[in-house]
Amino acid sequence: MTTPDALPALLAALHDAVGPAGLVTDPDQVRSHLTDWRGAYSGEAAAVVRPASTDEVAAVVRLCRGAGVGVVPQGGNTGLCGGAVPDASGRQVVLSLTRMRRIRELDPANQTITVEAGVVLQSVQEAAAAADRLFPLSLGAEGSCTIGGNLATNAGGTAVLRYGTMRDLVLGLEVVLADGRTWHGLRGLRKDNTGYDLKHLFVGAEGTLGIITAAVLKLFPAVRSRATAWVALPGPAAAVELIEVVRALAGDRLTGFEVMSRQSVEFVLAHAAGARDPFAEAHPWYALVELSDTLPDAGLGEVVETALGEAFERDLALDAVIASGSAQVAALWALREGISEAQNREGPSLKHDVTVPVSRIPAFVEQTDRALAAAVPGIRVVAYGHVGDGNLHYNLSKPADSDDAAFRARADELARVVYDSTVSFAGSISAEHGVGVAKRDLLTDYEDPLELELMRGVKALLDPAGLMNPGKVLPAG
Ligand code: FAD
Ligand code: S2G
Ligand code: ZN
Repeated sequence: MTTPDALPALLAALHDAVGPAGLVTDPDQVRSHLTDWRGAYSGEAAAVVRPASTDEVAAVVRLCRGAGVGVVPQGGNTGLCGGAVPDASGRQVVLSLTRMRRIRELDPANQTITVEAGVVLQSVQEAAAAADRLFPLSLGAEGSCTIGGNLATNAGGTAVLRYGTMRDLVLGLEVVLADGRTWHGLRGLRKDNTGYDLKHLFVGAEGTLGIITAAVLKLFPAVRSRATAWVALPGPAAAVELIEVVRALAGDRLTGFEVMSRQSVEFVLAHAAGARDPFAEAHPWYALVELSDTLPDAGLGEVVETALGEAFERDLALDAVIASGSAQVAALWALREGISEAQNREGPSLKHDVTVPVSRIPAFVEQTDRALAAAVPGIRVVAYGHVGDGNLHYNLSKPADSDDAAFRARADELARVVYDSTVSFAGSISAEHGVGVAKRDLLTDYEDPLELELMRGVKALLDPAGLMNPGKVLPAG
């Protein structure tokens, strides 16, 4: 436990460890590290440090361990579960990885890239493209989120159905452990069966087991042709059938399949400058379908046309447009990627990031929408997401012209409506955003007790003092 006088000594030692450039003191800059992207979670920190190297990260961890002070690792601070901000005690140190931005190696023949944790996702995508390769992780926050945060949250995004989540894209890790030692696990091997696969303990652990300082990531052959379509649908059941139609024709060239409800699109049309509806009339649901191939002229447009032909024949599609060039592709993706920001502008939203088996999505949507409307007449459900992998974002906005506070006061009750429905379809209450603090206490009700017991055992082994991102992921108990 931190004694009150331990902090001044710790701050002095931290200053020596990371130098003036590594200690954030400007009040505005400090504040930006203490509140999450949505402004939903905030805390106080004893210090905010930005170490420039793995050795400096290790030094900070050792000093905090010596003072009994918790360490909160932070990347781009775009997480949506409150995992990257400190608690209100003022006795935690925020350790930002954002100065560790080196791309250490790119090995085209081995199809790997070795990057430090603070490298922004978009920079890795660009470095891969410059080497005529693809790093496929893609999500709305890619201009700010970091590879360390992507690994710690096992990020998903829009290409999971073809390339998997971050867990599927990593080959090796460098991690500073809770005792300050550094695990040098930066192996770029696709086969390495020498005991337990330790890296996977840290992927998705949200900084509660150690601090990821670098990673070896998989690269893929560059995409040279793409076909993108926006399709109006009568409902989620048509979306699920459309996936099958497209997949039967395109196989693993289907690299993106996003759905969104009309409410989602209406918020984007209302709040995103320049956004326009591709169709003259409103439709209940939409799908954004994308095929891609490494061949330059793979005839993907024809494949999409064939799929849409069948979709119209079977009354799965109400209208459709195939993007005619990169500007239209970008506009369609902006419609999709703009949902989160647009809903933020509309007002407070209650976010639920869930997965159910793809085949159960129509029944899940029907049941959940009905239960939510019964609980809050006029509630506006922004349902959208990566339906190709069963992941829907069920983000709730209050009824128009109703009271913010009254709506927020029902957050727990409405979360249980969504999560009870999710688990009734054998789903998960956290698909890709993780647990943080947002869902920590819900794990007691929604996680298998044996799984929680095993997780606690791993935590006790790797972080016996409980100083790695304290209070995140695992409920007390
Ligand atoms: P942070 O928010 O800084 O941290 C996230 C968690 O990881 C925290 O618990 C933190 O303590 C821990 N952490 C950070 N760095 C390290 C490290 N080096 N070592 C150990 N622990 C660390 N997520 C998706 O999965 N799919 C999406 O489609 C998606 N879309 C988004 C769209 C928008 C507009 C926004 C704002 C967010 C979206 N997110 C999405 C959520 C978020 O971008 C991801 O969770 C992302 O991986 C977080 O990266 P970050 O660097 O911002 O991490
Ligand atoms: C997405 C973003 C976060 C949200 O857009 O795919 O993961 O739920 C989400 O607003
Ligand atoms: Zn998402």
